[in-house]
Formats: sequence, C-alpha cells, structure tokens
Amino acid sequence: MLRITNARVIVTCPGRNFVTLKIETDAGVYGIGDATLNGRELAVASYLEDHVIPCLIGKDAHRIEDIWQYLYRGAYWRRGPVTMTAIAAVDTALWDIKGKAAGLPVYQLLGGAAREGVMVYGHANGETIEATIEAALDYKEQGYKAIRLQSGVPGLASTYGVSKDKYFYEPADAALPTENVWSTEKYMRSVPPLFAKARDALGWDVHLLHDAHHRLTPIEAGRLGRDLEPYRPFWLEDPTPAENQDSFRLIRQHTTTPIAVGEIFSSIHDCRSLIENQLIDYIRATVVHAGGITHLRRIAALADLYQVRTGCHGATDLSPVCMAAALHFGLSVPNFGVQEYMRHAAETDAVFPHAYRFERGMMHPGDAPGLGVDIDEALAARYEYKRAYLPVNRLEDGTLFNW
Ligand code: GCO
Ligand code: MG
Repeated sequence: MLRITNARVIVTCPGRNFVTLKIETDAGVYGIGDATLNGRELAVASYLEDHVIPCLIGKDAHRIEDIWQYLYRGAYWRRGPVTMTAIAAVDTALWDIKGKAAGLPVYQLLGGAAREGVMVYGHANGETIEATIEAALDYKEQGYKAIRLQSGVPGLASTYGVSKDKYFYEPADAALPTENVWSTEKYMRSVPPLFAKARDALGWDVHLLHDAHHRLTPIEAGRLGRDLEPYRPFWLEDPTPAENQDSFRLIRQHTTTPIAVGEIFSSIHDCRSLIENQLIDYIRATVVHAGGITHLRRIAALADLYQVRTGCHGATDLSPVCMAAALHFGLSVPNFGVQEYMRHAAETDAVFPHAYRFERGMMHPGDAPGLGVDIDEALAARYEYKRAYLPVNRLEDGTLFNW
C-alpha cells in the first residue's frame, strides 16, 4: 500500500500554458501527470482540484486500474475532453509513482522495449514552398527520418502549421481567438506542388507527412489523397472532422494515401468504428487527452487487431510530462508507427527537466525510474498563467469554418 497523502495542480506558463498534477504518497514518492487542454486549461484545473483530488486522498497509489475505473465510472458522466484529460493526469502520475517505487522506467512496467527507439517526425514549415523545403533539408540534416510539411497558401494571409519561429508552432496566440481566413480551393492547389518539389529536393528515403487539420470534406480529402499518391506520403492527417466515423469510407474509396486521425479524440469510442472498419492507418490519440497510459494502451490493443499503428500527437501544448509518457508507451507498444515531436521552448524544458533524448531521428525515454521527468515548482511559480486561445477560421465570405 502506497497511500496518497496529497495532490495539487500546478499551472504555469513558461513560454506557453501548462497544467500539471502532482500526487504525493506517504512513502515520500511522488508522481506527475500532464493535464493541459489547450485553450481550456482552467476547466481541467478546476475539475481536478474541485472534483478529483478529494477522491484521491487515502487511496492506494498502486491501484492504477481501480482508480481509473473509479474516476471514469464514478463521475457517471462518461468521456469528454475535460474529464479524460483529468483522468489522464491522475493515471500518468500513478504510473510515474509505480515506476519510482519499483526503481524501473515506466516502459519496463509496460512490457519492456519492443524496439530500439521511437521514430519521431519534425515540423518543416514556411511561408513559401522554397522556405518549407529549406526547413525540411535542415531537419534531414539533423537526422530526422520523418518530416511534416506545411506551407503558406498563396492568396491566404495565414495558414495552419506555418510558424513565426523556426521550431515552435504556437497557434494559441491571443487573449481572444485570432480570426483567420480559409479557402479550400486555394489550399488544395498548393499541396501537390509542395510534395512534388519536396521529393525532388529531399529524395525518397525520408517519410513526408501532411496535416489537413480537419478542413476538407471527405470527397475533397479523397482527391487530395489521390493527388499526393505519386509522392508516397507517410500520412495525410485529419483530412476531415471525425465525428462521423463513417464518412472516412468515402476517403478510402478514392485514395491509397495512408490516413491518420485522432489528436482530439478522448476515448476508444471516438475511434472504434474507424479502427474496426480499417478506415485509418494511424491513430493519433495521446496520453494526456485520451485517459492516460492505461486507456491509450487499450486503444492501441484494439488498433493492433486491424493493423492500425500509433502516431501520437506531440505538439508543444502537450507538456514534457506527456512527451515522456508517450515515449514510454511508444517504446513498448507492438504496433507503434511514429511519434510527433515539436520540440519545446527552452523555458519549458527548464521547468520540466527530463531524461528523454533525441538521437538521429529517434527518441528514447531514458532509464530513470518512473517517467524520467520532473517539475521545478519554484521556477514554474515564476510564470503566471496567461489566457491564450486557439484561432477560429472563416471562409472568405465570412462563414465560420473549422480551424
Ligand atoms: C498537430 C496538431 C496541433 C494542434 C494543436 C492544438 O498535428 O500537432 O494539429 O498543431 O493544432 O496541438 O492544441
Ligand atoms: Mg494535427
């Protein structure tokens, strides 16, 4: 028995907002879990402080599955991003505690390493195709085996995935949502030439990825996927919103470009039909938004039955705590595909010292007991929360669209 004596939520903004749950036990061992839900951070902080932490005190930290079920079934209100992010934070912290108590890195508790390292993809982007390719060449030079390409769209003032900074893309950029303007027609014309030129410049030995960020209809996605086929993309991500899982059939009827989806999924029920009907190739749910390591393993086990591989979300709004957890998961799961890696700002890395490392396109969580990541609370306290929203998108005629 490892009794939970205390738990608290730490909200900090070292370059961007993060919410972290810290759980302490009577043995002096503590664990941390990421609880960041971009643009809705304080809802999770309150859910944890007001509704979850009181239930944790006195419980046995070793009973991860029981506590997961207690918080899921016990809430009565199942699923939902706020609930599942809160549960994920508890679950992640408990795996951290179990690892520390056992003196083992978490991946060892998950069955051990199933591969040498976790292949990651970096984000090459630029206002123009040339700038994007230049960025991609830089990633290739650094040893990346997989690179995501996002380029500015001629005729549009701003585009998803194109950052002001070389390595960090922070779309949650204002105290009220920024308004962007979108044209699917202009976008659809711009992506195939990007991939054609990228193959010329980068060759065929590197995986190339692209994120459509939920902006296409299924039939448009079918066409884009087909137009990209000659360049053999590793995946086309979030081609269309996935509330209607059946709509992915239409994409499948038109293209063999692999499809990745799931960064906004919070539950196995969000992807059950997509997986069982083999409508996707990669599932992008990740630890912090999909109920923690415990629930993500369940999703991966289902996906494995249908040859769907993992491709966890790993943008900068997923804290180093989530990144570490995702690496332990990715190292151990049989059907690992790729892991997104948008590196964090130096201030973020300083607040969350970690054992994980990047080497020649692969990452490893390290062998420190637990997750191998910590939070420097004194440093965290110096960065006050700053409200920041993701943008909204409108069509050129003013219609509110998907961002
Ligand atoms: C990705 C994502 C991000 C999200 C962001 C929202 O593929 O990394 O689409 O860019 O937009 O994480 O919080
Ligand atoms: Mg995405």
